[in-house]
Amino acid sequence: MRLTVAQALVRFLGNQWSERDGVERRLVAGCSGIFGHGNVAGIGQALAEQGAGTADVLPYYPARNEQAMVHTAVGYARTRNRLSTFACTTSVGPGATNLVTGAALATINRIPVLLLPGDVFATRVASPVLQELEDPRSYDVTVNDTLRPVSRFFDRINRPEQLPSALLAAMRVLTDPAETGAVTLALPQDVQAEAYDWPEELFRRRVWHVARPVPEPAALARALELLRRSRRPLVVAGGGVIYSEASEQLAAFATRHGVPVAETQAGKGAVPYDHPCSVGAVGHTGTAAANALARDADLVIGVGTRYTDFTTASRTLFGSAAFLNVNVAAFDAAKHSGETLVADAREALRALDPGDWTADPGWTTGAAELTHDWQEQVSLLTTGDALTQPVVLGMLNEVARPADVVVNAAGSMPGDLHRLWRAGGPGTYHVEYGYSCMGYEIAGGLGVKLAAPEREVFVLVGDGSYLMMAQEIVTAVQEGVKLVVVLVDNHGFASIGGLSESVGGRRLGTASRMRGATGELDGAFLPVDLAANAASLGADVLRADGPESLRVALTNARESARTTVVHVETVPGPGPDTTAWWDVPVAEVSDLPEARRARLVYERAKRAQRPYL
Ligand SMILES: Cc1ncc(C[n+]2csc(CCOP(=O)(O)OP(=O)(O)O)c2C)c(N)n1
Ligand SMILES: [Mg+2]
Repeated sequence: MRLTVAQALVRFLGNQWSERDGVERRLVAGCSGIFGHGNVAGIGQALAEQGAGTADVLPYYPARNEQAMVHTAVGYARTRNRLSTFACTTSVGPGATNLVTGAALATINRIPVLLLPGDVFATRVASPVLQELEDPRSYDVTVNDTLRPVSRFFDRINRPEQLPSALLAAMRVLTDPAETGAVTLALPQDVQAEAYDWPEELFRRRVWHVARPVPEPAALARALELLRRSRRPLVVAGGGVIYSEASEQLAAFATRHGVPVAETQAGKGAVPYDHPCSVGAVGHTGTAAANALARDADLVIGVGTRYTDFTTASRTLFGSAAFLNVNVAAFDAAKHSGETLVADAREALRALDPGDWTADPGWTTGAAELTHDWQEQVSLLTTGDALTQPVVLGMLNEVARPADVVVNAAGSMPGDLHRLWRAGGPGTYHVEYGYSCMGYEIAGGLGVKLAAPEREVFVLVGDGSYLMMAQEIVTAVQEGVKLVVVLVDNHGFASIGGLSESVGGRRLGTASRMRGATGELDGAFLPVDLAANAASLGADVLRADGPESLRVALTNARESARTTVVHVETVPGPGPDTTAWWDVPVAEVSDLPEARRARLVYERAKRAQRPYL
């Protein structure tokens, strides 16, 4: 079949399916793109040429920023539990390098996305071409090489013959739960348009079976042995529980054996907040209940978690516990010198049957009491007359229905959400905290809504994140994809301001203020109207200035069929206390007394850090 490389690629992608538990879905559900001279005549032409109604349809979605395209693909793929994703096509040069942040985010969060950056001419006949790097040491290096360390598979298609094997490898990595992340095929612009005689078999319908590896018997026996010796076990549920759809098995295991379940950011919602075994968020942004249990546990059963520093409180949280790590990736299972159970979370929890073993009854009831006390604190913090951030979140939690989705990524909200949000179940809590990337919120939320159009999607975004990347509101409006964007405006980087103060940094550069008479950034608030900005992008805008008007705005926004931005200014106020540390180094020497004080506090805290050997 004589086609260009780009036409062959598009035709191939339209015929790829994933399968798990007997259900087949399109592996690549669509292609986001921004066209330039590096892809318009290649992938752009191929996307335009595909006929509607044939097997090889890859719907095209425009975007406004290449980084945002990857966020949208991640939002989509995470919502589809990694069984389906998007491709992203870009031009050469800046269009391609704009992918790097998104690729890192995808790989760190272990979410499959397919990146198709254009690349400079393979023939090099007219080098240097527009936007070419020109590395004097090697003509083989292009700006796209920046995507190598953040991709789980990277290849450059310099000849048409290379395409088939690269495509097959790309699909394998996308659908391998242990290896998945960003997959990049760099496509030199001349090669994209080059014709070749392809074998018909390349375009046959292919089904990629997403594995559910079962535990090795000897490893299972060791895990059961460890479990039976434990009196005070604690499950730490990560994103793997959700991607594996193991919530029911986890709840059954926890209930049967009296094991409390704590959740990471990616794992939150693995069990609903009101499940009797749930003790909520764990780690630096954890609940007082979960963190108290983490300190006393004798066994931490990590299920599908990467154990980031937020989860382990920079390795200070889990007192003297041993680790049993259930993970589909051996790399994660091996962390903290744990006993490893390399397996799919659902299969592992099914197999992990220690008979009538239970945790100490006092441990189980104590966990429930701590959680009850914590929930009372949540109710106190999230209600009131002043629009503090916890009150805003509490109001949204009340207006949202249990199946609605909340999306967030960076700033002070992820911590508050982790502790305070009452998640209705898996897939309802979508906080990107592997990369905590400002600007993920709206673009990622768009992907969530594309993947789950039946759900209401509430995107929470801070003023800083909004300013960094709000432009996909335009795409949401264009596509008729309805989002509710709650823009929480506190005039600056509240999170980093607080952190700065705590490390002796005097909040430098964290408030949205004019340069004042003294030459410092301490003047009046910036004359910036973000609500007007959102309106100018085509969204409906509602402004809320008190708890009642916020309730009405959120309710109306939820009812509306159009993308609606609810703008709310928050006031400083009480929030949940941090009950676990986070390692942020403090200046070892300083002329500022507050920095010297902070250093002393830091050195004391650091002594609690364990190597977990
Ligand atoms: C792309 C990116 N740049 C910088 C940071 C570091 N950072 C984390 S939170 C934050 C401020 C976020 O401000 P805003 O969205 O207003 O949230 P707030 O802290 O006020 O809650 C910054 C700069 C980041 N996470 N991502
Ligand atoms: Mg802010």
